[in-house]
Amino acid sequence: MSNRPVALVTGANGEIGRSLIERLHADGRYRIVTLDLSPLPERYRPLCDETYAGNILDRYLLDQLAAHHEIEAVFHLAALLSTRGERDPELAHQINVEGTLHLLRMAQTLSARLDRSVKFIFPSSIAVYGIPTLAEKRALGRVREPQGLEPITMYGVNKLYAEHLGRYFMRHYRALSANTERTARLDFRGIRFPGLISAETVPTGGTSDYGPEMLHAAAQSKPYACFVGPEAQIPFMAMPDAVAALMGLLDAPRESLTLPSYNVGAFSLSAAEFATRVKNAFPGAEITFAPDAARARIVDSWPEDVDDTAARTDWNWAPQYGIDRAFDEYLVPSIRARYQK
Ligand code: AKB
Repeated sequence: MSNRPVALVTGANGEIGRSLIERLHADGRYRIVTLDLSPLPERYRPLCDETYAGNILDRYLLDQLAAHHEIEAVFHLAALLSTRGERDPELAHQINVEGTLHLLRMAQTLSARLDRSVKFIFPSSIAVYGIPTLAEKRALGRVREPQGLEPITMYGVNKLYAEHLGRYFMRHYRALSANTERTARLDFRGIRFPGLISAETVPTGGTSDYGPEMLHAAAQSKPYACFVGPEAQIPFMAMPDAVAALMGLLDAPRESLTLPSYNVGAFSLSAAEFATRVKNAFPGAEITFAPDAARARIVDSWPEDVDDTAARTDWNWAPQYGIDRAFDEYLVPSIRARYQK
């Protein structure tokens, strides 16, 4: 059996999970163990050492995982996104908060047992921000990590609280217990993603989904009615950059990290600009705007862009896919090829 350390990926079957598995496999440093509610598709299984189909709320299963694998890094990707979360806020809380608490407890128990800090990489989101009005959104521009933290969705509230939980476990866990000073603590590293766009998968359950949905519909010659207005603006990122950011944060020396959670940015554009780019690439695309007031309100509460100076300074974050490269070299050719097969 290989003595490479283990990276555990929860929510492995989701958008980020599938790309991350490919990247971790190509990297070669880790044996990959995955956990997701649904079984991992055949294509990804040979890339992994072990794949588990199960629920992150199942504490017994998590204990089994920790007992069988010397996990060095956890990528905790499993989550219920913002639109699904508004349809079932209690379920969102269970998965996004209680599930995260179970994973943190598992990683902390392992850190203490192995006497070294298990890295806990946690994708958070621009949904942790909540800006009351469009005028304030415009005035704020590129938001910094401590600004505007009044999320209006259950998902945003959950992500913000989970960031605090991670910080608590890393710095203050069981502060009153006698052995606290000598016990290794987990090493929490959070990253606030913009709306992500993958050429491989269409997202489900999110509110930034209008961007990727527009592109994937156009490539299939399907009409698309966009659920936000043309002026709606948030930051987006191409999936290869999201995976690169996770790996960059994983590899950053602990002593250089000054924040529990970092913004990462790539580009920002309005829904109208998104539609124009899609129409340029797919001239027959039929895109109309039919805003859904509640979903549009969520997008309006998110910042129009993020200031990621801290990530650039602390761990050399730099996106490789600006807006032109993301569309011209990654999204459009890959999505076109995908539907021509
Ligand atoms: C969502 O729309 O809920 C997510 C996010 C921005 O975190 N894509």
